[in-house]
Amino acid sequence: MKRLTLIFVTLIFGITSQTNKTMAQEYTFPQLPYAYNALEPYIDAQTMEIHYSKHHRAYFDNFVKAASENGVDNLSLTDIFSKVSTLPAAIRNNGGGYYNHVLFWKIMGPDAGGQPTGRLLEAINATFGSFEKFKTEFENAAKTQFGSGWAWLSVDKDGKLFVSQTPNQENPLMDVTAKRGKPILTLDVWEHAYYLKYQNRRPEYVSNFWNVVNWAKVTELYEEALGK
Ligand code: MN3
Repeated sequence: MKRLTLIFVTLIFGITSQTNKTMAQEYTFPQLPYAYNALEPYIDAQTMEIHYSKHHRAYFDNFVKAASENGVDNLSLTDIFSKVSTLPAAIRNNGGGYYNHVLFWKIMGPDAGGQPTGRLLEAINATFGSFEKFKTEFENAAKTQFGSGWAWLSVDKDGKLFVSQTPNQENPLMDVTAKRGKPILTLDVWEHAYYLKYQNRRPEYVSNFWNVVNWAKVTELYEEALGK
Protein backbone atom coordinates (compact mmCIF):
# COMPACT_ATOMS: atom_id res chain seq x y z
CA MET A 1 0.00 0.00 0.00
CA LYS A 2 2.75 2.40 0.96
CA ARG A 3 4.53 1.46 -2.22
CA LEU A 4 1.42 2.16 -4.28
CA THR A 5 1.00 5.55 -2.62
CA LEU A 6 4.60 6.33 -3.37
CA ILE A 7 4.15 5.41 -7.04
CA PHE A 8 0.99 7.52 -7.18
CA VAL A 9 2.66 10.52 -5.58
CA THR A 10 5.66 10.16 -7.86
CA LEU A 11 3.41 9.99 -10.91
CA ILE A 12 1.36 13.02 -9.93
CA PHE A 13 4.44 14.98 -9.00
CA GLY A 14 6.08 14.01 -12.28
CA ILE A 15 3.08 15.07 -14.34
CA THR A 16 2.66 18.30 -12.38
CA SER A 17 6.29 19.28 -12.70
CA GLN A 18 6.09 18.68 -16.46
CA THR A 19 2.95 20.64 -17.14
CA ASN A 20 4.09 23.33 -14.74
CA LYS A 21 7.14 24.00 -16.87
CA THR A 22 6.61 27.68 -16.33
CA MET A 23 8.49 30.67 -17.56
CA ALA A 24 10.19 31.02 -14.20
CA GLN A 25 11.87 27.67 -14.81
CA GLU A 26 12.72 27.85 -18.47
CA TYR A 27 13.25 31.54 -19.04
CA THR A 28 15.90 32.85 -16.76
CA PHE A 29 18.12 35.86 -17.15
CA PRO A 30 21.57 34.28 -17.46
CA GLN A 31 24.74 35.33 -15.73
CA LEU A 32 27.23 36.86 -18.13
CA PRO A 33 29.81 34.04 -18.48
CA TYR A 34 32.74 36.49 -17.98
CA ALA A 35 33.54 39.93 -16.57
CA TYR A 36 32.44 43.11 -18.38
CA ASN A 37 36.06 43.87 -19.30
CA ALA A 38 36.90 40.29 -20.38
CA LEU A 39 36.57 41.01 -24.10
CA GLU A 40 38.75 44.13 -24.06
CA PRO A 41 40.15 45.63 -26.21
CA TYR A 42 37.74 44.34 -28.88
CA ILE A 43 34.55 44.98 -26.96
CA ASP A 44 34.87 47.56 -24.20
CA ALA A 45 33.66 47.09 -20.63
CA GLN A 46 31.19 49.98 -20.69
CA THR A 47 29.47 48.64 -23.80
CA MET A 48 29.29 45.16 -22.28
CA GLU A 49 27.81 46.45 -19.04
CA ILE A 50 25.11 48.57 -20.69
CA HIS A 51 24.39 45.93 -23.33
CA TYR A 52 23.95 43.12 -20.80
CA SER A 53 22.50 44.83 -17.74
CA LYS A 54 20.25 47.32 -19.55
CA HIS A 55 19.43 46.21 -23.11
CA HIS A 56 19.36 42.46 -22.57
CA ARG A 57 17.63 42.84 -19.21
CA ALA A 58 14.89 44.98 -20.76
CA TYR A 59 14.25 42.40 -23.52
CA PHE A 60 14.01 39.67 -20.91
CA ASP A 61 11.64 41.57 -18.61
CA ASN A 62 9.42 42.65 -21.51
CA PHE A 63 9.38 39.15 -22.97
CA VAL A 64 8.30 37.61 -19.66
CA LYS A 65 5.49 40.16 -19.46
CA ALA A 66 4.37 39.74 -23.09
CA ALA A 67 4.53 35.93 -22.98
CA SER A 68 2.42 35.85 -19.86
CA GLU A 69 -0.12 38.37 -21.22
CA ASN A 70 -0.48 36.34 -24.41
CA GLY A 71 -0.73 32.96 -22.72
CA VAL A 72 2.38 31.42 -24.31
CA ASP A 73 4.47 31.32 -21.14
CA ASN A 74 4.07 27.52 -20.98
CA LEU A 75 5.75 27.07 -24.38
CA SER A 76 9.42 26.57 -25.13
CA LEU A 77 11.24 29.35 -26.99
CA THR A 78 11.58 27.06 -30.02
CA ASP A 79 7.81 26.52 -30.09
CA ILE A 80 7.12 30.24 -29.70
CA PHE A 81 9.56 31.14 -32.47
CA SER A 82 8.15 28.51 -34.83
CA LYS A 83 4.78 30.32 -34.81
CA VAL A 84 5.92 33.83 -34.00
CA SER A 85 4.18 35.24 -37.10
CA THR A 86 0.84 34.52 -35.40
CA LEU A 87 1.81 36.31 -32.17
CA PRO A 88 2.01 40.01 -31.28
CA ALA A 89 5.17 41.92 -32.27
CA ALA A 90 6.15 42.29 -28.60
CA ILE A 91 6.81 38.54 -28.47
CA ARG A 92 8.97 38.58 -31.59
CA ASN A 93 10.93 41.66 -30.57
CA ASN A 94 11.50 40.83 -26.92
CA GLY A 95 11.65 37.03 -27.21
CA GLY A 96 14.20 37.44 -30.00
CA GLY A 97 16.07 40.07 -28.00
CA TYR A 98 16.19 37.70 -25.06
CA TYR A 99 17.30 34.56 -26.95
CA ASN A 100 19.70 36.24 -29.39
CA HIS A 101 21.74 37.85 -26.62
CA VAL A 102 21.90 34.64 -24.58
CA LEU A 103 23.52 32.98 -27.61
CA PHE A 104 25.74 35.99 -28.33
CA TRP A 105 27.26 36.02 -24.80
CA LYS A 106 27.73 32.26 -24.96
CA ILE A 107 29.73 32.14 -28.17
CA MET A 108 32.22 34.81 -27.09
CA GLY A 109 34.90 34.69 -24.43
CA PRO A 110 38.34 35.84 -23.34
CA ASP A 111 41.40 33.96 -24.69
CA ALA A 112 39.32 33.04 -27.72
CA GLY A 113 39.64 33.57 -31.47
CA GLY A 114 41.62 31.39 -33.84
CA GLN A 115 39.62 28.87 -35.79
CA PRO A 116 37.53 25.78 -35.15
CA THR A 117 38.90 22.29 -35.48
CA GLY A 118 37.56 18.83 -36.25
CA ARG A 119 34.13 18.23 -37.72
CA LEU A 120 33.04 21.86 -37.62
CA LEU A 121 36.11 23.00 -39.55
CA GLU A 122 35.56 20.20 -42.08
CA ALA A 123 31.93 21.26 -42.52
CA ILE A 124 32.93 24.93 -42.92
CA ASN A 125 35.54 24.00 -45.54
CA ALA A 126 33.08 21.78 -47.39
CA THR A 127 30.31 24.40 -47.37
CA PHE A 128 32.18 27.65 -47.97
CA GLY A 129 35.42 26.50 -49.60
CA SER A 130 37.68 27.58 -46.72
CA PHE A 131 37.59 29.15 -43.28
CA GLU A 132 38.64 32.49 -44.80
CA LYS A 133 35.80 32.34 -47.33
CA PHE A 134 33.34 31.56 -44.56
CA LYS A 135 34.60 34.58 -42.58
CA THR A 136 34.15 36.84 -45.60
CA GLU A 137 30.59 35.63 -46.14
CA PHE A 138 29.70 36.06 -42.47
CA GLU A 139 31.33 39.51 -42.34
CA ASN A 140 29.37 40.55 -45.43
CA ALA A 141 26.13 39.44 -43.80
CA ALA A 142 27.03 41.52 -40.73
CA LYS A 143 28.16 44.59 -42.66
CA THR A 144 25.31 44.68 -45.16
CA GLN A 145 22.45 44.19 -42.71
CA PHE A 146 20.73 47.54 -43.18
CA GLY A 147 20.01 49.18 -39.84
CA SER A 148 19.70 46.99 -36.76
CA GLY A 149 20.00 43.22 -36.86
CA TRP A 150 22.15 40.13 -36.61
CA ALA A 151 24.45 37.89 -38.65
CA TRP A 152 24.20 34.12 -38.19
CA LEU A 153 25.82 30.78 -38.84
CA SER A 154 23.20 28.07 -38.51
CA VAL A 155 22.54 24.42 -39.25
CA ASP A 156 19.54 23.69 -41.50
CA LYS A 157 17.22 20.70 -41.23
CA ASP A 158 19.52 18.61 -43.44
CA GLY A 159 22.50 19.32 -41.18
CA LYS A 160 24.03 21.83 -43.61
CA LEU A 161 25.68 25.07 -42.50
CA PHE A 162 24.47 28.41 -43.85
CA VAL A 163 25.12 32.11 -43.24
CA SER A 164 22.25 34.58 -43.01
CA GLN A 165 21.26 38.00 -41.69
CA THR A 166 18.08 39.05 -39.91
CA PRO A 167 16.61 42.48 -39.17
CA ASN A 168 15.74 43.77 -35.69
CA GLN A 169 15.57 40.89 -33.18
CA GLU A 170 14.54 38.17 -35.59
CA ASN A 171 16.51 34.91 -35.76
CA PRO A 172 16.69 31.74 -37.89
CA LEU A 173 14.39 29.82 -35.51
CA MET A 174 11.50 32.13 -36.40
CA ASP A 175 8.86 31.30 -38.99
CA VAL A 176 9.23 34.83 -40.39
CA THR A 177 12.78 34.24 -41.62
CA ALA A 178 13.58 33.21 -45.19
CA LYS A 179 16.07 30.48 -44.25
CA ARG A 180 15.43 28.57 -41.05
CA GLY A 181 17.79 26.54 -38.92
CA LYS A 182 19.47 26.16 -35.56
CA PRO A 183 21.87 29.04 -34.87
CA ILE A 184 25.38 28.21 -33.62
CA LEU A 185 27.16 31.56 -34.06
CA THR A 186 25.84 35.09 -34.11
CA LEU A 187 26.94 38.72 -34.16
CA ASP A 188 24.85 41.63 -32.91
CA VAL A 189 25.13 44.57 -35.31
CA TRP A 190 22.76 46.93 -33.53
CA GLU A 191 24.56 50.22 -32.91
CA HIS A 192 24.18 49.69 -29.15
CA ALA A 193 26.61 46.75 -29.53
CA TYR A 194 29.51 48.85 -30.80
CA TYR A 195 28.80 52.57 -30.99
CA LEU A 196 30.65 53.71 -27.83
CA LYS A 197 33.93 52.27 -29.05
CA TYR A 198 33.57 52.13 -32.84
CA GLN A 199 30.99 54.87 -33.58
CA ASN A 200 30.08 54.47 -37.26
CA ARG A 201 32.87 51.95 -37.98
CA ARG A 202 30.77 48.79 -38.05
CA PRO A 203 33.24 46.94 -40.37
CA GLU A 204 36.04 47.35 -37.80
CA TYR A 205 33.80 45.97 -35.04
CA VAL A 206 32.85 43.07 -37.31
CA SER A 207 36.44 42.12 -38.18
CA ASN A 208 37.50 42.39 -34.51
CA PHE A 209 34.70 39.98 -33.56
CA TRP A 210 36.83 37.00 -34.66
CA ASN A 211 39.22 37.70 -31.75
CA VAL A 212 36.53 36.88 -29.20
CA VAL A 213 34.73 33.93 -30.81
CA ASN A 214 34.76 30.91 -28.51
CA TRP A 215 35.05 28.13 -31.11
CA ALA A 216 34.88 25.40 -28.47
CA LYS A 217 31.38 26.60 -27.58
CA VAL A 218 30.37 26.98 -31.24
CA THR A 219 31.55 23.42 -31.88
CA GLU A 220 29.48 22.20 -28.95
CA LEU A 221 26.40 23.94 -30.38
CA TYR A 222 27.15 22.47 -33.81
CA GLU A 223 27.25 18.93 -32.40
CA GLU A 224 24.02 19.62 -30.48
CA ALA A 225 22.32 20.96 -33.61
CA LEU A 226 23.26 17.79 -35.47
CA GLY A 227 21.71 15.86 -32.63
CA LYS A 228 24.89 13.97 -31.78
MN1 MN3 B 1 22.13 43.89 -28.58
